[in-house]
Amino acid sequence: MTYPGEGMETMTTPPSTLPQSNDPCWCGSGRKYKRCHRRTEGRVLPGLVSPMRTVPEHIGRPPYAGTGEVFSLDESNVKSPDVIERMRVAGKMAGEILRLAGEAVDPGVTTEQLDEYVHQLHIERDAYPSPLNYQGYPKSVCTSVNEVICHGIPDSRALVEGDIVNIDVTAYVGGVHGDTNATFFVGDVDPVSRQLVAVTEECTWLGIEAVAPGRPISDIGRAIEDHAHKHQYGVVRAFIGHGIGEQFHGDIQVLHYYNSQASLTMRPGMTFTIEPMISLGAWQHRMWDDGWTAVTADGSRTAQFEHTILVTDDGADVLTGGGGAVSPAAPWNR
Ligand code: EYF
Ligand code: CO
Ligand code: CO
Repeated sequence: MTYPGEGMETMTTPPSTLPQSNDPCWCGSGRKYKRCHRRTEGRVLPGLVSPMRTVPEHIGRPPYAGTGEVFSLDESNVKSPDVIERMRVAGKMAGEILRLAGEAVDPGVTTEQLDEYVHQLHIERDAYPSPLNYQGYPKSVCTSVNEVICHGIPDSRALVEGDIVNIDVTAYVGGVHGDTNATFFVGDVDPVSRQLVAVTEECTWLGIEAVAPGRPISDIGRAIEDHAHKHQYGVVRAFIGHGIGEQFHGDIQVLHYYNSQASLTMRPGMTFTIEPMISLGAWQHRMWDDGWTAVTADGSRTAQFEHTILVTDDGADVLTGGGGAVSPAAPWNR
Protein backbone atom coordinates (compact mmCIF):
# COMPACT_ATOMS: atom_id res chain seq x y z
CA MET A 1 0.00 0.00 0.00
CA THR A 2 1.28 3.48 -0.78
CA TYR A 3 0.28 6.88 0.45
CA PRO A 4 0.48 10.25 -1.16
CA GLY A 5 3.97 11.56 -0.47
CA GLU A 6 5.48 8.14 0.28
CA GLY A 7 9.17 8.11 -0.45
CA MET A 8 9.58 11.78 0.35
CA GLU A 9 11.96 12.57 3.21
CA THR A 10 9.32 14.46 5.20
CA MET A 11 5.85 15.94 4.73
CA THR A 12 4.50 18.70 6.93
CA THR A 13 0.81 18.64 6.04
CA PRO A 14 -1.43 15.55 6.09
CA PRO A 15 -2.60 14.06 2.77
CA SER A 16 -6.30 13.94 1.92
CA THR A 17 -6.38 10.14 2.43
CA LEU A 18 -5.09 9.17 5.86
CA PRO A 19 -3.27 5.85 6.59
CA GLN A 20 -4.70 2.95 8.62
CA SER A 21 -3.53 2.80 12.26
CA ASN A 22 -0.68 0.29 11.75
CA ASP A 23 0.57 1.65 8.42
CA PRO A 24 3.55 4.02 8.23
CA CYS A 25 2.79 7.62 9.10
CA TRP A 26 2.30 10.00 6.19
CA CYS A 27 5.03 12.32 7.51
CA GLY A 28 7.88 9.96 6.63
CA SER A 29 9.02 9.42 10.24
CA GLY A 30 9.09 5.65 9.76
CA ARG A 31 6.80 5.18 12.78
CA LYS A 32 3.33 3.66 12.67
CA TYR A 33 0.64 6.27 11.96
CA LYS A 34 -1.07 5.43 15.29
CA ARG A 35 2.18 6.16 17.17
CA CYS A 36 2.87 9.36 15.25
CA HIS A 37 0.46 11.95 13.77
CA ARG A 38 -2.81 10.15 14.62
CA ARG A 39 -2.14 11.22 18.22
CA THR A 40 -2.75 14.89 17.42
CA GLU A 41 -4.93 15.08 14.29
CA GLY A 42 -8.19 16.80 15.10
CA ARG A 43 -7.21 17.01 18.79
CA VAL A 44 -7.13 20.05 21.01
CA LEU A 45 -3.55 21.31 21.44
CA PRO A 46 -2.35 23.33 24.44
CA GLY A 47 -1.93 27.08 23.85
CA LEU A 48 -0.15 29.77 25.84
CA VAL A 49 -1.28 30.42 29.42
CA SER A 50 -1.11 34.03 30.64
CA PRO A 51 -0.03 35.01 34.20
CA MET A 52 -2.39 34.50 37.16
CA ARG A 53 -4.92 37.29 37.73
CA THR A 54 -5.23 39.20 40.98
CA VAL A 55 -8.26 39.70 43.21
CA PRO A 56 -8.81 43.06 44.99
CA GLU A 57 -7.91 43.06 48.70
CA HIS A 58 -11.45 43.86 49.90
CA ILE A 59 -12.84 40.55 48.53
CA GLY A 60 -13.05 37.68 51.04
CA ARG A 61 -10.86 34.77 49.96
CA PRO A 62 -10.62 31.06 50.84
CA PRO A 63 -7.67 29.84 52.98
CA TYR A 64 -5.72 28.46 49.97
CA ALA A 65 -5.83 31.71 47.98
CA GLY A 66 -2.40 32.90 49.16
CA THR A 67 -0.33 29.70 49.03
CA GLY A 68 -2.27 27.28 46.82
CA GLU A 69 -2.10 24.70 49.60
CA VAL A 70 -5.39 23.02 50.55
CA PHE A 71 -5.87 21.81 54.14
CA SER A 72 -9.04 20.00 55.10
CA LEU A 73 -11.31 21.62 57.69
CA ASP A 74 -13.40 19.71 60.19
CA GLU A 75 -16.70 20.41 58.40
CA SER A 76 -19.92 18.47 58.94
CA ASN A 77 -21.49 16.77 55.91
CA VAL A 78 -24.86 18.06 57.18
CA LYS A 79 -24.92 21.86 56.98
CA SER A 80 -26.48 24.32 59.42
CA PRO A 81 -29.38 26.54 58.23
CA ASP A 82 -26.97 29.50 58.20
CA VAL A 83 -24.45 27.73 55.91
CA ILE A 84 -27.29 26.57 53.64
CA GLU A 85 -28.61 30.12 53.26
CA ARG A 86 -25.13 31.36 52.33
CA MET A 87 -24.73 28.46 49.88
CA ARG A 88 -27.97 29.47 48.18
CA VAL A 89 -26.43 32.90 47.53
CA ALA A 90 -23.11 31.46 46.26
CA GLY A 91 -24.89 28.85 44.14
CA LYS A 92 -27.24 31.36 42.53
CA MET A 93 -24.29 33.64 41.76
CA ALA A 94 -22.28 30.79 40.18
CA GLY A 95 -25.31 29.88 38.04
CA GLU A 96 -25.67 33.46 36.83
CA ILE A 97 -21.94 33.79 36.01
CA LEU A 98 -22.07 30.49 34.12
CA ARG A 99 -25.05 31.71 32.04
CA LEU A 100 -23.25 34.95 31.16
CA ALA A 101 -20.04 33.09 30.27
CA GLY A 102 -22.01 30.74 28.02
CA GLU A 103 -23.50 33.71 26.19
CA ALA A 104 -19.95 34.84 25.35
CA VAL A 105 -19.06 31.54 23.61
CA ASP A 106 -18.48 32.11 19.88
CA PRO A 107 -16.04 31.01 17.17
CA GLY A 108 -12.83 33.05 17.48
CA VAL A 109 -13.18 33.71 21.22
CA THR A 110 -10.19 32.34 23.14
CA THR A 111 -10.64 30.40 26.37
CA GLU A 112 -8.29 33.01 27.88
CA GLN A 113 -10.91 35.69 27.03
CA LEU A 114 -13.59 33.57 28.73
CA ASP A 115 -11.36 33.39 31.83
CA GLU A 116 -10.87 37.19 31.85
CA TYR A 117 -14.65 37.69 31.59
CA VAL A 118 -15.48 35.11 34.29
CA HIS A 119 -12.83 36.63 36.59
CA GLN A 120 -14.35 40.10 36.13
CA LEU A 121 -17.91 38.81 36.73
CA HIS A 122 -16.75 37.48 40.13
CA ILE A 123 -14.95 40.70 41.10
CA GLU A 124 -18.01 42.84 40.18
CA ARG A 125 -20.03 40.70 42.59
CA ASP A 126 -17.44 40.83 45.41
CA ALA A 127 -16.81 37.08 44.97
CA TYR A 128 -13.56 35.09 44.70
CA PRO A 129 -13.30 32.64 41.73
CA SER A 130 -12.69 29.40 43.67
CA PRO A 131 -10.41 27.63 41.12
CA LEU A 132 -7.82 30.45 41.30
CA ASN A 133 -4.74 28.98 43.05
CA TYR A 134 -6.74 25.96 44.31
CA GLN A 135 -3.90 23.39 44.59
CA GLY A 136 -1.97 25.92 42.49
CA TYR A 137 -4.49 25.93 39.59
CA PRO A 138 -3.52 29.01 37.54
CA LYS A 139 -6.89 30.37 36.29
CA SER A 140 -10.34 31.50 37.50
CA VAL A 141 -12.41 28.97 35.56
CA CYS A 142 -11.96 25.60 33.84
CA THR A 143 -12.66 25.48 30.09
CA SER A 144 -12.68 21.98 28.60
CA VAL A 145 -12.96 21.65 24.81
CA ASN A 146 -14.04 18.52 22.82
CA GLU A 147 -12.01 15.53 24.14
CA VAL A 148 -10.90 17.43 27.25
CA ILE A 149 -12.83 15.81 30.12
CA CYS A 150 -12.29 18.47 32.80
CA HIS A 151 -9.85 21.00 34.33
CA GLY A 152 -8.90 22.48 30.94
CA ILE A 153 -6.78 25.59 31.59
CA PRO A 154 -7.90 28.69 29.67
CA ASP A 155 -5.23 29.61 27.10
CA SER A 156 -4.60 31.33 23.77
CA ARG A 157 -6.55 28.72 21.72
CA ALA A 158 -9.51 30.27 19.91
CA LEU A 159 -12.77 28.32 19.87
CA VAL A 160 -13.54 26.87 16.43
CA GLU A 161 -16.97 26.48 14.81
CA GLY A 162 -18.17 22.95 15.68
CA ASP A 163 -16.32 22.72 19.03
CA ILE A 164 -18.10 21.91 22.27
CA VAL A 165 -16.78 23.67 25.39
CA ASN A 166 -17.52 23.02 29.04
CA ILE A 167 -17.26 26.03 31.35
CA ASP A 168 -16.92 25.20 35.05
CA VAL A 169 -17.61 28.10 37.44
CA THR A 170 -17.20 28.02 41.22
CA ALA A 171 -17.90 31.18 43.23
CA TYR A 172 -16.68 31.75 46.79
CA VAL A 173 -18.77 34.36 48.57
CA GLY A 174 -20.03 34.64 52.15
CA GLY A 175 -17.44 32.02 53.19
CA VAL A 176 -18.93 29.21 51.06
CA HIS A 177 -18.60 27.80 47.53
CA GLY A 178 -21.17 27.22 44.77
CA ASP A 179 -20.00 24.95 41.91
CA THR A 180 -21.73 24.50 38.53
CA ASN A 181 -20.85 23.79 34.92
CA ALA A 182 -22.41 23.29 31.51
CA THR A 183 -21.32 22.35 28.00
CA PHE A 184 -21.94 24.89 25.22
CA PHE A 185 -21.95 24.69 21.42
CA VAL A 186 -19.54 26.81 19.40
CA GLY A 187 -21.59 27.82 16.35
CA ASP A 188 -22.98 24.94 14.32
CA VAL A 189 -22.18 21.57 15.96
CA ASP A 190 -22.53 18.11 14.38
CA PRO A 191 -25.57 15.97 15.38
CA VAL A 192 -23.47 13.29 17.15
CA SER A 193 -21.95 15.87 19.51
CA ARG A 194 -25.34 17.56 20.03
CA GLN A 195 -26.81 14.24 21.09
CA LEU A 196 -23.90 13.62 23.48
CA VAL A 197 -24.48 17.00 25.14
CA ALA A 198 -28.26 16.45 25.39
CA VAL A 199 -27.90 12.96 26.90
CA THR A 200 -25.23 14.19 29.36
CA GLU A 201 -27.60 16.86 30.62
CA GLU A 202 -30.35 14.22 30.95
CA CYS A 203 -27.90 12.04 32.93
CA THR A 204 -27.26 14.95 35.30
CA TRP A 205 -30.97 15.49 35.91
CA LEU A 206 -31.65 11.78 36.36
CA GLY A 207 -28.87 11.79 38.98
CA ILE A 208 -30.48 14.78 40.72
CA GLU A 209 -33.90 13.09 40.64
CA ALA A 210 -32.36 10.04 42.39
CA VAL A 211 -31.44 12.18 45.43
CA ALA A 212 -33.67 11.23 48.38
CA PRO A 213 -33.14 11.18 52.16
CA GLY A 214 -32.66 7.67 53.51
CA ARG A 215 -31.39 6.32 50.20
CA PRO A 216 -27.77 5.24 49.51
CA ILE A 217 -25.70 7.67 47.48
CA SER A 218 -25.04 4.83 44.98
CA ASP A 219 -28.58 5.48 43.61
CA ILE A 220 -27.18 8.58 41.88
CA GLY A 221 -24.47 6.70 39.97
CA ARG A 222 -26.88 3.95 39.01
CA ALA A 223 -29.35 6.41 37.45
CA ILE A 224 -26.58 8.20 35.52
CA GLU A 225 -24.85 5.06 34.29
CA ASP A 226 -28.08 3.33 33.19
CA HIS A 227 -29.01 6.28 30.97
CA ALA A 228 -25.50 6.73 29.51
CA HIS A 229 -25.20 3.02 28.70
CA LYS A 230 -28.57 3.03 26.90
CA HIS A 231 -26.81 5.30 24.41
CA GLN A 232 -23.57 3.23 24.41
CA TYR A 233 -21.69 6.15 25.96
CA GLY A 234 -18.77 5.88 28.41
CA VAL A 235 -19.01 7.15 31.99
CA VAL A 236 -15.71 8.67 33.15
CA ARG A 237 -14.68 7.16 36.50
CA ALA A 238 -11.59 9.11 37.52
CA PHE A 239 -13.41 12.34 38.46
CA ILE A 240 -16.34 12.39 40.84
CA GLY A 241 -18.83 14.71 42.52
CA HIS A 242 -17.87 16.01 45.96
CA GLY A 243 -19.12 17.45 49.20
CA ILE A 244 -19.13 21.26 49.16
CA GLY A 245 -19.72 24.12 51.61
CA GLU A 246 -17.08 26.11 53.46
CA GLN A 247 -14.61 23.88 51.60
CA PHE A 248 -14.53 23.59 47.79
CA HIS A 249 -14.19 19.81 48.21
CA GLY A 250 -15.67 18.14 51.29
CA ASP A 251 -15.66 14.48 52.32
CA ILE A 252 -18.70 13.20 50.42
CA GLN A 253 -17.88 11.30 47.22
CA VAL A 254 -20.48 11.05 44.46
CA LEU A 255 -19.63 8.36 41.90
CA HIS A 256 -21.30 8.75 38.52
CA TYR A 257 -21.40 4.97 37.99
CA TYR A 258 -22.92 2.24 40.15
CA ASN A 259 -20.81 0.84 42.99
CA SER A 260 -22.53 -1.04 45.81
CA GLN A 261 -19.76 0.14 48.18
CA ALA A 262 -20.98 3.73 47.87
CA SER A 263 -23.24 3.10 50.86
CA LEU A 264 -23.39 6.57 52.49
CA THR A 265 -27.02 7.33 53.36
CA MET A 266 -28.25 10.68 52.06
CA ARG A 267 -29.53 12.94 54.88
CA PRO A 268 -31.39 16.28 54.83
CA GLY A 269 -28.87 19.13 55.01
CA MET A 270 -26.13 17.32 53.07
CA THR A 271 -24.66 19.32 50.18
CA PHE A 272 -22.69 17.88 47.28
CA THR A 273 -22.16 18.22 43.57
CA ILE A 274 -23.35 15.91 40.80
CA GLU A 275 -21.13 16.37 37.73
CA PRO A 276 -21.10 13.40 35.34
CA MET A 277 -18.58 13.34 32.49
CA ILE A 278 -19.89 11.25 29.60
CA SER A 279 -17.93 10.29 26.49
CA LEU A 280 -18.76 9.09 22.98
CA GLY A 281 -16.16 6.32 23.45
CA ALA A 282 -13.62 5.54 26.17
CA TRP A 283 -14.34 6.15 29.86
CA GLN A 284 -10.59 5.95 30.54
CA HIS A 285 -8.59 9.15 30.73
CA ARG A 286 -5.05 10.39 30.07
CA MET A 287 -3.36 13.49 31.46
CA TRP A 288 -1.66 16.21 29.45
CA ASP A 289 1.91 17.07 30.45
CA ASP A 290 0.61 20.20 32.23
CA GLY A 291 -0.59 17.86 35.02
CA TRP A 292 -4.09 19.46 35.08
CA THR A 293 -5.84 18.68 31.82
CA ALA A 294 -7.64 15.31 31.56
CA VAL A 295 -8.59 13.96 28.10
CA THR A 296 -10.35 10.80 26.95
CA ALA A 297 -7.88 7.97 26.24
CA ASP A 298 -9.20 7.53 22.68
CA GLY A 299 -9.67 11.22 21.84
CA SER A 300 -13.47 10.89 21.70
CA ARG A 301 -15.56 13.92 22.63
CA THR A 302 -16.90 14.27 26.13
CA ALA A 303 -19.52 16.48 27.80
CA GLN A 304 -20.36 17.45 31.39
CA PHE A 305 -22.98 19.30 33.43
CA GLU A 306 -22.75 20.06 37.16
CA HIS A 307 -24.98 21.35 39.93
CA THR A 308 -24.57 21.90 43.66
CA ILE A 309 -27.34 19.98 45.44
CA LEU A 310 -28.94 20.18 48.90
CA VAL A 311 -30.67 17.03 50.22
CA THR A 312 -34.10 18.05 51.56
CA ASP A 313 -36.81 16.22 53.56
CA ASP A 314 -38.36 14.91 50.35
CA GLY A 315 -35.70 15.07 47.62
CA ALA A 316 -33.23 17.69 46.40
CA ASP A 317 -32.89 21.45 46.03
CA VAL A 318 -30.64 22.62 43.21
CA LEU A 319 -28.65 25.47 44.75
CA THR A 320 -27.05 26.44 41.43
CA GLY A 321 -30.36 26.31 39.54
CA GLY A 322 -33.21 28.74 39.21
CA GLY A 323 -34.55 30.86 36.40
CA GLY A 324 -31.24 32.42 35.40
CA ALA A 325 -29.16 29.24 35.28
CA VAL A 326 -28.19 27.32 32.14
CA SER A 327 -30.13 24.09 31.89
CA PRO A 328 -32.47 23.50 28.95
CA ALA A 329 -33.27 20.06 30.44
CA ALA A 330 -34.00 21.45 33.92
CA PRO A 331 -37.57 21.21 35.22
CA TRP A 332 -37.93 25.01 35.27
CA ASN A 333 -36.95 25.31 31.59
CA ARG A 334 -38.88 22.34 30.18
C1 EYF B 1 -3.63 18.69 41.65
C2 EYF B 1 -7.19 20.50 40.32
C3 EYF B 1 -6.12 19.81 40.87
N1 EYF B 1 -10.70 20.53 41.10
C4 EYF B 1 -12.01 20.27 41.03
C5 EYF B 1 -7.84 21.54 41.15
O1 EYF B 1 -14.90 20.25 41.37
C6 EYF B 1 -14.36 20.79 40.45
N2 EYF B 1 -15.07 21.08 39.42
O2 EYF B 1 -16.41 20.78 39.40
C7 EYF B 1 -12.92 21.13 40.43
C8 EYF B 1 -12.47 22.31 39.87
C9 EYF B 1 -11.09 22.59 39.95
C10 EYF B 1 -10.25 21.68 40.57
C11 EYF B 1 -10.28 23.66 39.52
C12 EYF B 1 -8.97 23.35 39.90
N3 EYF B 1 -8.98 22.18 40.53
C13 EYF B 1 -7.55 20.19 39.05
C14 EYF B 1 -6.86 19.21 38.30
C15 EYF B 1 -5.82 18.53 38.84
C16 EYF B 1 -5.43 18.85 40.13
O3 EYF B 1 -4.35 18.13 40.60
CO1 CO C 1 -17.25 22.57 38.90
CO1 CO D 1 -17.11 20.22 41.25
